[in-house]
Amino acid sequence: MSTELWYTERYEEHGAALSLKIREVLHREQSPHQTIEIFETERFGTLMTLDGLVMVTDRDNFLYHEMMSHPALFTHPAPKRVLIIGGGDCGTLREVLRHREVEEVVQVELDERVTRVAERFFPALCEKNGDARARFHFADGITWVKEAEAGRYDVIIVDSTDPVGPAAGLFAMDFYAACHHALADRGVLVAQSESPLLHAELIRQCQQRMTEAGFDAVNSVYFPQFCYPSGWWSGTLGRKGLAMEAFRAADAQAFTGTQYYHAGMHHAAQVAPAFLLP
Ligand code: AAT
Repeated sequence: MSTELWYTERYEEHGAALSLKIREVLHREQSPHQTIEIFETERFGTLMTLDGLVMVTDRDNFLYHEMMSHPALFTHPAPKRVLIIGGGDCGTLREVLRHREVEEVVQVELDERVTRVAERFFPALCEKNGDARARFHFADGITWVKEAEAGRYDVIIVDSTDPVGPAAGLFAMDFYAACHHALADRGVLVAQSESPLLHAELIRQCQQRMTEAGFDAVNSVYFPQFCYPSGWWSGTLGRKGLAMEAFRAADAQAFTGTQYYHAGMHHAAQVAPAFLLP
């Protein structure tokens, strides 16, 4: 009898699935918000799932975390105050803290247990959590942004789960309007916006809603992400009082330490597939 263990996330509505070969289940708990599971995979390092959906693996998370942070940060002329909504595994936070001009990063994650479990099982992603510029709040990001004072942040990053349950409101027009209000002039919003192949309509909606919410130049970045549905993912950017071309090219060229993002990729990632052209 085979003793092989595979973790499978089924995308029922698409008739497809992702499987990773597992060595061991390392941890399983029910937090007040969701089921958190940690697996040791055969070839992708440690894996975290929330309610049975893949959140992060050691091997491929750099794609998502770099592309959810650096395009937005190098679009802003001088990012000092950054807000991360979600992002409990702290991978996005680590990337944001690589930017020396950033003075403060506020992370508002709904579920404190995600961060505590990440600290234990993803120490590399959490290696900057002790940075004096990082502040952690465990609360609902929607309420947080609605209550923020006008012009409080330079960059807002929505590193959230899929648009179901508590994250559904993070894809709504009034949430983007609240982000617009909480951003200073020349502020940049970036929100994870799912798979171009499977959720093209959602990407179009994100772009439309950000435009309706008052953002001046809206488009998306596209990048590979093996462990998310279809292996192809997106983030949608809204610029407040900035042109689509806004980019600190020299700073991006001088930036080192990334595995995917670089100045050329900044442009390449913004080239939309034909079926998503405006
Ligand atoms: N860094 C990649 C991992 C994530 S996890 C997204 C986080 O968003 C989760 O920890 C979840 O607890 C948190 N979250 C969900 N809703 C809210 C909310 N309303 N306020 C604050 N935090 C929230 C992204 C995964 C992408 C999934 C792709 N299939």
